[in-house]
Formats: sequence, C-alpha cells, structure tokens
Amino acid sequence: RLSTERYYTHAEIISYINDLAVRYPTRVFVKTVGWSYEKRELKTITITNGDGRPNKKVNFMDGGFHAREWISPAAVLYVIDQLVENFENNAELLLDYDWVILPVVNPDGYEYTQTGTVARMFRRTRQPYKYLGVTCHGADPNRNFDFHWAEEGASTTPCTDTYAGPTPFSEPETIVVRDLMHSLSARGIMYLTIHSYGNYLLYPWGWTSDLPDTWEDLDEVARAGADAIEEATGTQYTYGSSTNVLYIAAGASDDYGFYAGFNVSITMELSAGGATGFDPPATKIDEYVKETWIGIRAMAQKLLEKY
Ligand code: 0X9
Ligand code: ZN
Repeated sequence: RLSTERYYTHAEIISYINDLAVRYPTRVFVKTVGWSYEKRELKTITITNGDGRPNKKVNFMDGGFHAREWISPAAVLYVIDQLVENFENNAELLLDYDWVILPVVNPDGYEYTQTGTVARMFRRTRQPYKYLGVTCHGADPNRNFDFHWAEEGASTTPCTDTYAGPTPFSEPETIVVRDLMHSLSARGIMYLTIHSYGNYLLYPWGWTSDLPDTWEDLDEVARAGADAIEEATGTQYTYGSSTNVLYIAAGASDDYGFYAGFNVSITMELSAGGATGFDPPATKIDEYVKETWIGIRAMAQKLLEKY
C-alpha cells in the first residue's frame, strides 16, 4: 500500500502504478505516453470501475509540473490509492467517469531537486538553453502552452523561473500533456492540475482578468472543494479565477485544457510547509494529501450532478 510517510522517487512512482495495473488488471491500465527531455518515462494510469464500457466521460489529472513542488505527486498518488484501493467507498465516482492521471509531468526536474540543497528549489524542466554564454536548464512548463503564449506573466529570458521557452511547446513534456488533452477533450469533464502552494482553487482565465461564459459553473465546482476541505479540516482555500485571485500568467496548462474543451479546468495549489513553503517535511505528507483528497472528491461529486 502507498506510503504517505516519505516522498517517492520517480522510479518508485512508476513502479507503484505498474504494480497497481498488475494487481487490478480489470480496473487499472498504464500506458507510456512519452518521454521527458532526459528520457524518463511519462506514464499515465487510467482508473475505471472495470465494467468495460468504452468512451466514458473522463477526468484528467496531473501533478509534478514544477520540480520543487513535491507534495503534488504525493497528493496525486493518494488520489490514485483512494480510487483503486478504496474503490468500494468511491465507486460512484467511477460509474460514468474514467480517470486518467499523469502523476509527474516533469520527472527530470523532480529528480534534479532530489540531488541536494542547491537544486532543491529548482522549478523548470531540464532541457539546456544558452544565454549570454552560459547554459541554463529548462523552461517553465506552466508558461509553455500555446494559448496566448508569453503574453502576460511570463519571461522571455532563459534562466528565469517563469521562462516561457523559445517557442510554444518547446518542451517534450508539455507536448505530451497537450496531446493527452486533445485525445481526451471530446469526453473531458474536468482537467485538474496539482501544484503548491497557497491553498487556492483556480479556474480560467489566467491570461486575462475576463471570466469565461461558464464561470458560474466553475465557481460552483471550486466552491464545493473549498467548502468540503474547510468543513473537514478547517483549512481555508481561496477560489476564483487565476488572474483575479492569484496573478495573471499566460501559457499555463489550465487555460489550455479549458480552451481544448474540458468543461472544467482547475489548478489546485496545496498547503505550504517547510522553510520555503515548497518543502513540507515528510511528516506533513499524510495530513496534506488527505485534505487534498477531501477537496478533489467533493469537486468530483459536484461534477456528477452537473455533467
Ligand atoms: O504560476 C503558476 O504556474 C502557478 N503557481 S505556482 O506557484 N505553483 O507556480 C499558478 C498558475 C495559475 N494559472 C494561470 N495563471 N493560468
Ligand atoms: Zn506550480
């Protein structure tokens, strides 16, 4: 069973989902969907109720966009654990919906931050870029999507944290997410991307302060998540459009997923911890992933009513 007492390496995460697919062959399927710049495997786990009905509606979730946000893959793994190992208590979430989950979008960055204290706060991918004679690694994968790319809240200078990349989709990792989105969006209900930190539930748009036509539906889903978490734990989540409650930033995956056709698109920013906010001690994992699941479960329940 999944451990919430320590952070997993990328190799352990891959083994964990492979093992679930072997143990639950009728309900769980894994698929290699691409490779990172440094040739690490990008692998999805699809969770179903095993009834074999094809082309159900789908929720697509990912984690590990930003290298230093270790609580994100941990929380995504806990969602997987609940949907698979605690299936009896969550069967209604899987009756008419499949879940497709990519636990680590940026494994090169995730592994790099595990190499020492200098690397610990690294955010981007690891593809090298030359700038003024020096080599810096990576673009911000959450500024690299081709929707109002680099228009707002992004940098065009390599070596900066929010570097949008030399071109949209310059990073192999964001191409993989884009292609998954387009392959799923015809039946896509929710795109949910897990980040840290700040306790936010953010919906489009992030490239403009304008709200989408369906913003009241997005607000209702986000509010369901925030209310459930506060009621269960007391932790307060702020919800609203990315631009209006956090900051403007174009080229992010949430806006792209919504543009690609998912009814609902949410960035969830989890609880802070440690010295920087991005480094909760391992003793906090269990508490944080459980409060996250309460919110995700409540949002998924709300979707069943609405879509
Ligand atoms: O800036 C980001 O990419 C996200 N925050 S983080 O601290 N995890 O880096 C927020 C993204 C919100 N979405 C948009 N602005 N589109
Ligand atoms: Zn992030």
